[in-house]
Amino acid sequence: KNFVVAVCGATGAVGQEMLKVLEQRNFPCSEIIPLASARSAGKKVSCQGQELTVRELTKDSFKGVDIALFSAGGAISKEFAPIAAASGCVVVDNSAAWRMDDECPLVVPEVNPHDLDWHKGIIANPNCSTIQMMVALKPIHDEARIKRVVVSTYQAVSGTGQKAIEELENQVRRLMSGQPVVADVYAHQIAFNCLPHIDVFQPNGYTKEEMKMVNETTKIMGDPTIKVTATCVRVPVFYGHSESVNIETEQKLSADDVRSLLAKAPGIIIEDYPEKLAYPMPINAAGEDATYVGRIREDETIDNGINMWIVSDNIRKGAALNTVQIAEVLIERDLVRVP
Ligand code: A2P
Ligand code: 11C
Repeated sequence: KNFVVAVCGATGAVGQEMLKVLEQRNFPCSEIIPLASARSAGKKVSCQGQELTVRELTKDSFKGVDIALFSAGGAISKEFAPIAAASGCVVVDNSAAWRMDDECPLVVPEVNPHDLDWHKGIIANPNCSTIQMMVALKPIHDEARIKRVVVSTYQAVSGTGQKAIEELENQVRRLMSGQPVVADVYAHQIAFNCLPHIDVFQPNGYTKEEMKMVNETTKIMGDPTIKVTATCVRVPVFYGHSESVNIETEQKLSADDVRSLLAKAPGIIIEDYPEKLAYPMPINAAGEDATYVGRIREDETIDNGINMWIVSDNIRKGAALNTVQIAEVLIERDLVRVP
């Protein structure tokens, strides 16, 4: 069977990649409907060999649609995902709007595909920095139980969207030609800088991005006892989030144990050959599907500790690819229906 698939936010950084992933994975579509704001209505996009005309998102956009992939921001998801689900369309939502809702599964297919079984029409795609960390931590948690995670991120500007990609490009150009820069998307200059500030600050002093990593981890792992503390930093990289991750486990694992666990885990490529100066880097992960893990070593300051470096393309595994993979599992499990 083929499915009618709507892509909501089809002109954005993630939406464009969703169209590419649907094409690359030969997703079984009978029709693809690109949706965006009124500003984009009439624009052309292409997918699976067809030129498609972008339509304005309205309440009536989901009639006859089987699956809708949303990436047009939280406010749009909050308003339109329930409308889509009410018309019988299964929504896979890439925004933060539904992630912590008890009625919505939060899924990384390599980690908790079983949570799709209880979906009620809206399924949430986790935050990009959470997804890549989950892919790498799940095999370790299953083997040795993770007690605590300390993570610092180095996140690409594409996580913010198309305007931020343009802002970094423009700032670099201007600075290299001796002109002053304008910061519009970010609070400060991002070119040649690092901003320890992603999403808005919360009353506890953490940013919302940091708290997403804390809260989404326990929901995806299905284990409220895992403690996570995060510092999220925006860096002048276009594509690919990097993470320095320190974990403490209940059982002892050597660095070699971790390497062999991750070597057989789905979605992971180990790149850990210090003698060849080979380790994961965002310029290599960009455009790829895998989550790359390297710099695996024991934390010598505690009994059961491991340090590692995790890199993945935030727009692919962190967003568009994970969303499409969720839709693929829905099809496999015959779950493309709103109960
Ligand atoms: P548009 O291009 O018409 O503004 P990004 O994250 O790269 O900034 O992309 C955001 C996506 O969400 C774009 O496709 C954008 O469409 C879409 N979007 C933004 N606001 C709305 C809206 N009010 N209705 C529908 N789509 C929207
Ligand atoms: C970033 N992680 O890199 C964000 C992007 O909650 O879906 C995704 C925000 C979200 O800026």
